[in-house]
Amino acid sequence: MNTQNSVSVSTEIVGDVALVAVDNPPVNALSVHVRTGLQDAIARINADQSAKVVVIYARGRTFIAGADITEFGKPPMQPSLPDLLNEIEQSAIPLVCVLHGTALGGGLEVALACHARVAVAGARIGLPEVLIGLLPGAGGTQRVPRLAGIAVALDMCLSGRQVKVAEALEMGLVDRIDAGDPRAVALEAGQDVIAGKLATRKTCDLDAEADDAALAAARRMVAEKHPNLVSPQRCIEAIALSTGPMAAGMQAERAAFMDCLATPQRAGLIHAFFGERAVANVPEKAATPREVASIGVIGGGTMGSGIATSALLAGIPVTLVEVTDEALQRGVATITGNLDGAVKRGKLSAEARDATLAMLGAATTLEALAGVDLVIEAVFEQMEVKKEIFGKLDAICKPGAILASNTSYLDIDEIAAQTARPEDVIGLHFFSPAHIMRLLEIVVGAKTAPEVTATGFALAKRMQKVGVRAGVCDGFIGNRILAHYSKTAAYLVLDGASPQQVDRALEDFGFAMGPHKVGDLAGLDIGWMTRKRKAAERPSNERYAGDVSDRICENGWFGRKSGKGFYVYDGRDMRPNPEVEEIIADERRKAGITPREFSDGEIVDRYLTAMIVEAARVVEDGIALRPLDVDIVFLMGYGFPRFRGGPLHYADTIGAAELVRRIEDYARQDPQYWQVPELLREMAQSGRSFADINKEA
Ligand code: 3H9
Repeated sequence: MNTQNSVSVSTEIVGDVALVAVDNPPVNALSVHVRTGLQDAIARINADQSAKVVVIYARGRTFIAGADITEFGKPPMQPSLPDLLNEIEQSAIPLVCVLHGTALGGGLEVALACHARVAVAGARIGLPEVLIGLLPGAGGTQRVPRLAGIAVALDMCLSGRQVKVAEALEMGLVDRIDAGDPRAVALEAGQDVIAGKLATRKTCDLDAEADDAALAAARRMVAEKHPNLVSPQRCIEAIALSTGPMAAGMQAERAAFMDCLATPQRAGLIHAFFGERAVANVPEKAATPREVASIGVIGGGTMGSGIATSALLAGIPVTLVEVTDEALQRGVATITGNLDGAVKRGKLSAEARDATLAMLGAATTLEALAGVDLVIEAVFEQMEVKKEIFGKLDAICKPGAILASNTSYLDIDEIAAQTARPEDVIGLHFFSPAHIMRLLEIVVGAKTAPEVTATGFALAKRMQKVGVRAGVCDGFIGNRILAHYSKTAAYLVLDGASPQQVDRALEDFGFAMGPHKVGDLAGLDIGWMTRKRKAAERPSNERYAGDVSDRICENGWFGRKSGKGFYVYDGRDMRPNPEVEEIIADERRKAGITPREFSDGEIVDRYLTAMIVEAARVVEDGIALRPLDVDIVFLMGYGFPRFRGGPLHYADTIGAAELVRRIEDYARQDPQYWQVPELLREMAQSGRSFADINKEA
């Protein structure tokens, strides 16, 4: 007998077993119709006693991957998940849950409320709510401690990590692991319950053991690593209550969940979650990507080696080309070191490392690239050098091969014009270290063919990266915006703030590192070279931002690599460089500046406003498809705090009218630098937000 309980839940009675199937593609999220369907199924089976056991399983690629995130921020719809799960737990007929794929968040909480759990081999479980600014809100903080202890609950809830079934079995979160199709596993599990071969019990009847040491360690970790985040703290508080009565713990968990749901952090993190997926929505989406069975990488420096490592890790054979044997050997050694690092981090087995390295070829002539499907040039940033290489590649590479440049700011169209096949030329801008950073700017030239762009996105996916489409301009999305707002940091220092205060204020805002620490880490010589390159085109009325940094570089202090920069480095220690203080004082004197005090708030406001100004222009000029593309570039490539959702999501929390007011206020001091972008002015007038523009796109 089959019953359809809702559009996405159906019941099938097989002998004495009721099989309740959830079918809500793509990931079986717990949308309102799934909740009503489950509620109806459990109530009916209990009412008509049509079975002796109920087994919940899911169709498709995964068990329930959690609550339906698209429902958050909208008016609540009944039944709520915690209420439904209490009903499930109280079912008089025993309930079993079969997990396959990824049983996450609310999905795992459904399983925890059932009376036994069977995992299909290969499944993973997790409570990733913290990654979207929440905590488990349907009993996870109360039932995991009862089944597996407080330490396990803290680990799972605070890391959000996915746990493999073998570990889950050890933890006590699943009762056994079976192989096979979820429906077959479900039927067998149901029959085993009836035969007394699979025990059932209610989680709420168990007690959680106190573990003050684990709670204290978790509080310390959160205070140190996530001082800005609300949900991890609330999560610990809820877990701490699991040793008391279940109802009180559930109530506290619910209150904490609702509080977190209302935070801007939740909105920022969910914007980031959907944004990472939405960036793949590009005009070239329908084009068929070309096959990439082999890649050539030109340049064995840090960038080229990182790109080669990334391709190899994606299972794509690579030919690395360098000019001399010596440079080639250095590149191969860097790649080997990168792979060894992956082995150390547990990402790769020693055997897999050897097999991966076996896919690496090396050559000192470009002719070795005649047969590859895609070439990525990663030599130093000089237009003439790149032009020469692309001219040669055009003659050497087979028809249909894609010719890509990893340039971080140069004109892709000018490079493409060196070839007779500009439609095959594209920018693939990786971020350093390229085998670790997940961002890839895919720079589409005027003549780039749609299938070449589609190939860029397909490659990003294979490399487990997030591709963001960018148009051609100096610096594309990320570096163009960076070039603009980094001047603000310099102006703040010239006008009275110290580099340390600027760094601290922005770190308190949530950046992993302040701009002066980042500069020291990346190498101050990079900015120095860029300033020299752009000196000729700098408008005569522009306030120069490089005085202090130029003087630092003239001393040969390039940051960490030379032991000195804005800071002095001594092993793991770093302290402000006193000589830089003198340089700053000197430059202020020369410019006739009387230093003034800045509050941390003003530093953050000026820095972020400058970032938003150029980001708005990048959207206005069509360099980024949508505001969300800018956000993802900054979250994934520039250390922007994820919980703030990216510069343009953050801009919406300030509002266009206030931003225009601020810019006009700052412009009184420097009208050349502080100019209101047309887009922002129009938004201030019309009341449109960047979120609206995302929706319209
Ligand atoms: C929660 O459960 C709260 C509870 O404790 C309490 C409640 C009271 N909802 O990632 P993919 C979409 S909080 C809605 O590309 P994959 C996704 O946007 C939730 N939609 O596939 C995409 O749409 P599109 C806790 C969702 O195979 C499509 O599904 N759970 C949801 O690479 C495919 O996704 C989580 O945080 C959702 N929950 O990865 C899990 N999840 O095709 C979040 C996905 O239009 N999800 N979509 O772009 C994931 O981590 C991954 O999606 C998953 C699959 C690992 C499941």
